[in-house]
Amino acid sequence: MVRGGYGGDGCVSFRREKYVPFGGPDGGDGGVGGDVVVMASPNMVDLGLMRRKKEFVARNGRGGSGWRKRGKKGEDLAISVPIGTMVFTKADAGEEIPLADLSAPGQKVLVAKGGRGGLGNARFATAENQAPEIASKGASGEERDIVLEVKLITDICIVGHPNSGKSTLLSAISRAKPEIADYPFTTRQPILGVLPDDRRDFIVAEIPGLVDGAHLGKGLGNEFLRHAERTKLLLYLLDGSSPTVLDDLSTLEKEIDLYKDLAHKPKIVAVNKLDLPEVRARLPEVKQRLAPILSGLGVPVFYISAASGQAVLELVRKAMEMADQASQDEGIISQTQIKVFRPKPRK
Ligand SMILES: Nc1nc2c(ncn2[C@@H]2O[C@H](COP(=O)(O)OP(=O)(O)OP(=O)(O)O)[C@@H](O)[C@H]2O)c(=O)[nH]1
Ligand SMILES: [Mg+2]
Repeated sequence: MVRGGYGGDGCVSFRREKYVPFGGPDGGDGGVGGDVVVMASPNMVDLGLMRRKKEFVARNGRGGSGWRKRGKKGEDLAISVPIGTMVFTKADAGEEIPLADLSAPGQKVLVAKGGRGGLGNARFATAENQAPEIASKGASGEERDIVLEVKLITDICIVGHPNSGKSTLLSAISRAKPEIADYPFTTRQPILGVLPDDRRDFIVAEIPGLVDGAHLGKGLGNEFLRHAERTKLLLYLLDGSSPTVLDDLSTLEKEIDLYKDLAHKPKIVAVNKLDLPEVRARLPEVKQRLAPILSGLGVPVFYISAASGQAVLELVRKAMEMADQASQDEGIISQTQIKVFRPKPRK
């Protein structure tokens, strides 16, 4: 529930000054209540706090005072959410109406307007009543239920089996410091990292590991793939030390294909842990079997070590180039889309 602050009350006051015998009414208006806005922030990865907190109320406007002084406006309440948060309002019948898709840093949408301030008695003076003792009360702020859904907007989304080294790669290429450990499902939430470049920053995400049958709920399931829906490029990270590298790739492909709308995304493949001698020993064989499959699909493949940094730069360069190409292709479509809808004020 979000609610704007109450407007401050209007004030009843009369001028009392030396040498001005009948000073007249000078009560000021109340200040407007604060608004509640939802704002996209690059520092947010999930709705964190919002899971527990259910009510967001902006500050009330202050009452008016003498000398026709208007009360102070109530402070706005800004709710920070990740970039890629969709905001819906709940209609009375319960259906969800889209309000905004916050897709750029700092983009915001008003979700509950603060109440109007009451009028001070100065406003009520008429020829008949020159000394009104009335003022009006501040109005209550708008109140409504909103629903937030996050679908991260990223340039590159790293997907792969648990333990393949996704977090290691993310920390090698960005300033993100995800937890790294040699057990599966260390990462249980998507993690964002910023990959700085001369032209612009690239947003890279790691999502929790996928296993065979994720679409059936195995492992952590596949619902994190919704965060890949709006990425420009999928980066498949394979564990080179896995005895079943090729099967791992088909598992990933299958899970991606089974999830709505991901099959068509541009892809890049990286085989990781090349610093391990046993991985290097098997490399010729792996290369020989992977190359024909991937080149047929036009998917580039890199053999890297996220831990030592070997070939990571080359991978990243290619990934950025592909993500850029994808945004150019998409740009033509997205410019024609209207992203922010105006909420209808509600009494
Ligand atoms: N030798 C070697 N080990 C690596 C490399 N990259 C990752 N590892 C190790 O592999 C294990 C898993 O690494 P993570 O980065 O946590 O893997 P992840 O894919 O994020 O794993 P989950 O979050 O559990 O899905 C850790 O013990 C890492 O140290 C690499 O390039 N070489
Ligand atoms: Mg991880």
